[in-house]
Order: sequence, then C-alpha cells, then structure tokens
Amino acid sequence: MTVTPQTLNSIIDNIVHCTPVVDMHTHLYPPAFGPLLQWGIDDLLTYHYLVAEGIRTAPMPLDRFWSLTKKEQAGYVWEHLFLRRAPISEACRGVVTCLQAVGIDPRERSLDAIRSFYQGLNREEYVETVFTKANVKYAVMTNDPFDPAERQAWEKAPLNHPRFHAALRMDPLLMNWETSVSLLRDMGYEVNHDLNDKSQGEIRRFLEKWTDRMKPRYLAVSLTPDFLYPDDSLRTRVLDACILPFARERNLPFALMIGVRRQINPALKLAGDGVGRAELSGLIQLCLQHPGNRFLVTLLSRENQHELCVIARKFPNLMPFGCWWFLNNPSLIEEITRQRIEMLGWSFIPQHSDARVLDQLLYKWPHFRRILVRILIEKYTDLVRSGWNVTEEEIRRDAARLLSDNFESFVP
Ligand code: HDL
Ligand code: ZN
Repeated sequence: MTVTPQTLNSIIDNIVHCTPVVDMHTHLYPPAFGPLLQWGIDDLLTYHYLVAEGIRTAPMPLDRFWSLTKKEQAGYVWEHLFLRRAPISEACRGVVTCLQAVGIDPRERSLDAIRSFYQGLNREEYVETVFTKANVKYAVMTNDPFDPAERQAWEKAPLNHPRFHAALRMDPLLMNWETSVSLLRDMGYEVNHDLNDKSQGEIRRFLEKWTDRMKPRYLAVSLTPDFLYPDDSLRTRVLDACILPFARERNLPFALMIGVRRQINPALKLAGDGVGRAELSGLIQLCLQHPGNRFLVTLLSRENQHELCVIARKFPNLMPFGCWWFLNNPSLIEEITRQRIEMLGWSFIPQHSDARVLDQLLYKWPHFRRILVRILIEKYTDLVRSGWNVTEEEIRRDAARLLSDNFESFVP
C-alpha cells in the first residue's frame, strides 16, 4: 500500500519499533555462564561509563573508590549523578529508561527500594523479558579464550541458548604477541617468539579448537589507531599466515574495531581507555589484498566516519557497523547514520549495543530506534518529495535490512 506524507511518520515509527534487531556486538553472556552475566541496578550503576562520569563529580580518590563494594560504588554513582544532579548524560538517561521499562516509578529515589524489585526476579526469566521488551532477536557476545573466566565457562557448559551467539575475540594474538606466547604455552600450544612454521601451525590449532567449541559468527579484534598493514610486524605475519586464511576456509568474517587508545588513564581500569583518529591505509590494503575475506568494520573516532563510508563504497567485502562506544550518543548517531544512508544507501549495519549489562538492551535499542525513526522519516519524505512512491512493504523490507538482514546475509 502506497504511503502518503500524512501516514508516513506513523508507519515508519511502527515499523522501526516492531522490527526485531540482531545485536551484533555485546559483552553479554547467557545465565549458564554464571557471574559473567551482569544484570540489575548495581551492575547498571557501576557500568564503566558511569564510573568515569561519577568520578568527575566528587572528590573521592580512585583507590578509595575501588576499595568500595559494588553496592557502595553504585550508591556513590546514584548519589552524585542521579540525586545531586539530573541524570542528563546518555549513560545516566539510559539507567532511567531501564527503570521505566520494568515499571519502576521514575519518582522513586530510594536505591534500596529499587534494588528490592531486582531481588525478586528469576534471572533466566528476566533474560527472556529483556530480550522480548527490547525486541532483540539475539545478541552476539565477545568471547575471549585468553580470559581465564571465559575459558572456564566454556569448559563447564557449551553454549546452548538461542538468544546468545558467540564471536571469537583475539586481541592478545594481534596486539601483544609477546604476552600471547606465554598464555598460549600455558594452554598447551607449542609457540615461540619468532613465529616459525611450528608456531603458525599451533596458532591455527588454537583457532580450530575455539572455533569448533564456540561456533562463532565472526572473528574479532580491537586495534589501536596506529594499526598499519602490511608492515614488518609479527601482527602482519599472524594475519597473513594464520587468521585471514583460516577465516576464508571457515567462511568467517573478521570484525576490525579500530581506534582505541587503551588505558590512557590506567587508574580508571575498564573506564581508562581513550580514542584516537585511525590511519586507514591498513584497512584499505586488507580489503584490497584479501577480496576473499569479509570485514566487519567499526571505527571509534568521529573523524574517521566519513572516510569509512568512502572506503566502504570501494570494497563490497567491507561492512561498516555501529556507532561504537564514545560515538553511541544521539548527536553522533544522527550525524553518522545520515552520512551512511546518503553514501551507502541500505548497505551498512547502523548499530550494535555493546551492552555489558543485560538491562542495557532496554535503553540502548529504544534510544537508537527513536533516532532511526527521525532519520528515516526525513529520508523517505525527501524521496517522496522527489517523486518516488513508497509502500509500507518496502519500508518494512528496508528497515529489516538495517536491523537484522544485512548482518545475517554478510555473516552466514
Ligand atoms: O573492545 C570493545 O569491545 C569495547 O567495546 C570495550 O569493551 C569498551 O570497554 C566498551 O565497553 N565499550 O562500550
Ligand atoms: Zn565492545
């Protein structure tokens, strides 16, 4: 049915909110992984984004803050960012959206009263409640075999939950070969520092074992802004001899997350990372020299976004995704998503949540959908004004591309 300018807004709003999303990058875990799954108000309030914001508002020294219990840390954040100030930042507003989504009275200021709501929940049922409310089909995790807690979880229970899919994350392998050698040796792989043929074979064995166990949707790495390729580093040799051929053989895309200046303030721990504008010649060479590989790419710096759109126009084996981390704010999501539609049409994945706490699906996706509705209303209105007639079925098809189909066709 052809839509009119009068009906366009409500049709787009309804379709975007009713279209399930695939959340292709998160730090969530299924209940079977035990304490790795963060959820509830105290985990929400101690999210590293809020720790960084909270520390700015009050004079508590960081070592004293880290000596507090999680509940005390949550109380500190609640006091300084919610009670003494309106929770106006995106991460603060997100907590408010989460509370509203589960029916907690927004006038409730007692953290203990809020806690009592979560204490009464069944965790397994709450997982289903959150995914249903957020209209998220499933979440792709970040699974790092170099993390002992992660390894232990996989050794205890294979992944068997329809709402959670794996992604094999391998930062140490590419960002810190020296450290990886001892970690891999501890795991029983006969590798050495000079990356000879034996070591290359052992890296492949590592990739095979964890791919067979995790059945990841894609391989992933987070790279610093100065990532270069090719160069005479061990990183280039690990990529060329091990990871890229393996990914091709297993038909696995490789997610490149570029632009993190890791630990610019180590005292902030997980909140201590920064951002840097990345040099993208390496990304261009990866796409050019490896046409048989598919690359999912997200960049952390706002200054790299237009360049990423241009590179994506040159390489169909590159799929841009998400408004990552410091970009996951309305003002930047607006700018980046408009740019991508104007230069790439529908051929990109607009968002991932990067959620670390289960409940965050209840804000990260509604906040994004609202922005996407605004942008699509503007873009379809422009199209109708230019003379194209748009049907409801076409809008439904296009929205599904952005929110799930592009991921599922690029990542079989
Ligand atoms: O490397 C990553 O996957 C990043 O998303 C980091 O986990 C970061 O700490 C984060 O949580 N960003 O939202
Ligand atoms: Zn992440």
